[in-house]
Amino acid sequence: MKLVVIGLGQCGGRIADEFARLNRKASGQRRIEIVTGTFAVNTDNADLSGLTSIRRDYQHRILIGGRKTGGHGVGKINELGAEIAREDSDKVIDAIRTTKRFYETDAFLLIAGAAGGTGSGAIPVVTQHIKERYTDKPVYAAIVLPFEHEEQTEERTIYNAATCIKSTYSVADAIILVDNQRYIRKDASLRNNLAKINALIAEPFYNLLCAGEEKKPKYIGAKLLDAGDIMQTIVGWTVIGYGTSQLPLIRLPGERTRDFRKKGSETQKGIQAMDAAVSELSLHCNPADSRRALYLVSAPSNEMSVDLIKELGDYLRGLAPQAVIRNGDYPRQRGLLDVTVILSELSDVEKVRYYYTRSTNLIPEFKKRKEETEVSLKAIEDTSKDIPSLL
Ligand SMILES: Nc1nc2c(ncn2[C@@H]2O[C@H](COP(=O)(O)OP(=O)(O)OP(=O)(O)O)[C@@H](O)[C@H]2O)c(=O)[nH]1
Ligand SMILES: [Mg+2]
Repeated sequence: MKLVVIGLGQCGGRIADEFARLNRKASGQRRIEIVTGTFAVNTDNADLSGLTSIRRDYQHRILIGGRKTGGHGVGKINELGAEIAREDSDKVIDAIRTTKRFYETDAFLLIAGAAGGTGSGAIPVVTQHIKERYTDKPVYAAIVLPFEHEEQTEERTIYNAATCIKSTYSVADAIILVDNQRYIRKDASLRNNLAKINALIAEPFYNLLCAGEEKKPKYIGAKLLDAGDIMQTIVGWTVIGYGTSQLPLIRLPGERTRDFRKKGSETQKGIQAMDAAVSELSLHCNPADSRRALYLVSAPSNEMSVDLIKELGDYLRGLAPQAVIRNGDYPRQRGLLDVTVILSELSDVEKVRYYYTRSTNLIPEFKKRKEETEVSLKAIEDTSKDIPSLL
């Protein structure tokens, strides 16, 4: 599957930069292309300069709202991010048109952090414009949810997340939810290592996008997972997970099938990887709420059997009984078995409900605070009424 990737704001731009690296890896190691164009859009010049892999010209690193913000961002006011995106979205559309072999692109992936200003405000607006302009390609939005400590210290974070998610959901074909907090559960030092988190966010997409682009017969599995399978799966609220199992690097020819115990261990490795993928989903959710799902197993061809694929299918079926499940196997890589899982068309997402409820309660609170501020400012002014002015 080939994507056009557009990152908005600092968070989105950096993750898009990660996709540019994935594409370089795919073309270097596998001679295939998975991203036809990568763009970063921001109101902040410094953020755009900090990227490393996205092409440096103004049509790939797109500064919007330069006149309004002086190139310094919108400081978490996502209404301003949205307004600027409305004024400057033509710049993004013009840039997309420069993509070489754009006609080969299967879908758009837009990425932004929900809690900031630029990306949070711009992602629904740009999604809407792209949908109107390119009616035949799906537009997916990957939205990064804030860390817990950000939610606790700044209420605007919750409000931005709620308005961003609600608006984007109404225009995108799917929203891939990515919770920053999930990535520091096991390793708190990651909080200060956004680059590492970004690599973990992009990682599951590598084999997923590569599988359908393989041309060499020996890398094409019994069931090829292609762009059609992915597009049929990704709808509405969506999460993605990725898990791995180490394999011995050297196996004797024919070793796998000769011994039933080996076969048992092969299945065990597969289940272990799938279990890791489901426990490490990009956002905590209940798999039973998904109506569409997909899994891709990637391992050296002598480590994969029809039985393994079937066992994994049964396992996922147990977790998501109501989902239409698509699957594929990708006989590539050495010493590693990995499983990518997508759970989509989720009928309920607790975290989204949480943002909506908290924000609804915050709106009257914000209004009350504004009124109180006005009253106390008025009181100061009143006490100054007998003091002469110098103006
Ligand atoms: N995973 C990840 N999250 C990030 C990164 N940069 C920022 N964030 C998160 O994104 C949110 C802030 O959004 P930003 O992208 O920094 O904001 P922006 O879109 O640039 O908007 P303004 O700076 O307000 O104009 C916070 O929740 C951060 O934790 C990143 O590189 N990776
Ligand atoms: Mg910024």
